[in-house]
Amino acid sequence: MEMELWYTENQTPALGLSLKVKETLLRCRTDFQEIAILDTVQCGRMLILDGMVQTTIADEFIYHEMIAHVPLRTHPAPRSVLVIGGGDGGVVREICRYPQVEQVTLVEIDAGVVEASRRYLPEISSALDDTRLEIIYQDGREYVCSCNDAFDVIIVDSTEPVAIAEGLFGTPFYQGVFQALKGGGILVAQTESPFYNAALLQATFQRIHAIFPQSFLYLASVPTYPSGLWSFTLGTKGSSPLEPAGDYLPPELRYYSPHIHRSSFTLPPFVQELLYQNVSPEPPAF
Ligand code: AG3
Repeated sequence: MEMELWYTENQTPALGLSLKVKETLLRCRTDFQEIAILDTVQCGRMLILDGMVQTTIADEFIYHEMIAHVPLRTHPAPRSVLVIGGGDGGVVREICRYPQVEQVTLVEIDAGVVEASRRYLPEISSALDDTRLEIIYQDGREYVCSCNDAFDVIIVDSTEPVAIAEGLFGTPFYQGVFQALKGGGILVAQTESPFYNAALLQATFQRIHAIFPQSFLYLASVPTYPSGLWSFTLGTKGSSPLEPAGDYLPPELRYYSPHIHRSSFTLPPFVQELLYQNVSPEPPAF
């Protein structure tokens, strides 16, 4: 009998996601975190940061399409786009599909993530060589706080709000983002699972809501993320996202469509209630 290797992420202290592993391609520690790339039987290659699944070849398109195309097709003419985090390049790849985007800036704290993705995840990192892209290795909060009136769209593709990413979920950061956006600018941030991170989702949404004239939550199903139901918060200085405005639709998308765009803002009551009611900081009893 051949020995089986499995990787488990403990998504909560009482629930895990396990994937059977074919091969460990990389396991290393940088100044910032532990990086692993595993080849899995079910989902293909998978990027793990500090024990948390960031993306897999099988389902990365869902998250990357939804975090990028919703804001890019809400803004009437996105020309300059900033990505905070996202060193694997998946969000940049989606942004680079737009011919009208002139300038993309990726601010990633850990060069190790970019190197690992270039080497082991070419399908995801392919656009990191696009001539419109500039990569800056810096803390995202520091970077946005040094910018003024500079971007049409800012996308926050962070890890969970622990350790290095914690500052990317706080009010000072969102104030910096607001200032770094041009008039009519749009922010989207990944805001975790309504099942397992309800209190965090609420707090983050409310922080963005307090700063932007209008804010909205939308959802997508990402099978390898905790609970599978994932949220994004959009803050806008201009257009409402409820009706996609952009006239350019990149071809051959696999999750995003204009119908999905509209329907992703329709929230189940338990999520809608989360946004404005007070949730206890205790984890929900699932
Ligand atoms: N960033 C959000 C991943 C969060 C996953 N959480 C977890 N596994 N506990 C994804 C980065 C992809 N570019």
